[in-house]
Amino acid sequence: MKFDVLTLFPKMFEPLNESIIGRAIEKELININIVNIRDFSNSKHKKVDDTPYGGGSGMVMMPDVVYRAFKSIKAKNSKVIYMTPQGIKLNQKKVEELSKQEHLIILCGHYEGIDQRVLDKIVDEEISIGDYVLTGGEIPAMVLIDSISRYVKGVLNQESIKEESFTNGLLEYPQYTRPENFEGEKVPKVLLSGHHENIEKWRREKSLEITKKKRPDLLE
Ligand code: 4GX
Repeated sequence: MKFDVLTLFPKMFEPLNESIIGRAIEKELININIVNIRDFSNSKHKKVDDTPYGGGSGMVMMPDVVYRAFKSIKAKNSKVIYMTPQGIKLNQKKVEELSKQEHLIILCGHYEGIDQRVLDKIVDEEISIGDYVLTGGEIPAMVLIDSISRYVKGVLNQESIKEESFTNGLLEYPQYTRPENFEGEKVPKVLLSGHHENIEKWRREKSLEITKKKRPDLLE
């Protein structure tokens, strides 16, 4: 899976080099190419934004600069995603669907957004990570990359994919590790029993109980 990210703030993506995603990059299971939109400015001072026509506060990213950045990376099989609160709300089903693409180009807006003309020209899909407003599309882009990468073969051990929240429509059961007694609180007995059938049954019941209590909407 290949991700190209178009952004004015490439350093914001450094955290992806850590942990599971970092390992997936090292193993070349995923490829993340961060493109600095500013490199495609033709002006002497590397200008990338300007004041909005019609007036108003803030700055708007210029269409020609974004378009040149896009043209430098577009391929036949690429799908362009724009991160915006106006987009379709991301959920696990959407993540799984996007994981079937070979090449995603993720466009990150900053300031007051991007000139509508270049969005109309290049964007295939708008995605939101939730109903709240952030300062830019960079964190949403990382959320998208992280959630999609988990579906790429070899990034996770395949068992954790099957067991996790949402895949079976339920929330996860609680986990315990050593010590057996923590500040007087014991580990549920069944987990120490070695009886795999009973353990599975207990976990299923806990999943259901927790989902009913915390996210009843998932059961509807
Ligand atoms: N899920 N943002 C985009 C730039 C912007 C400003 C104004 C259009 C108009 C977000 C989210 C999100 C903040 C990303 C504003 N674009 N993106 N950015 N929630 O809040 O995806």
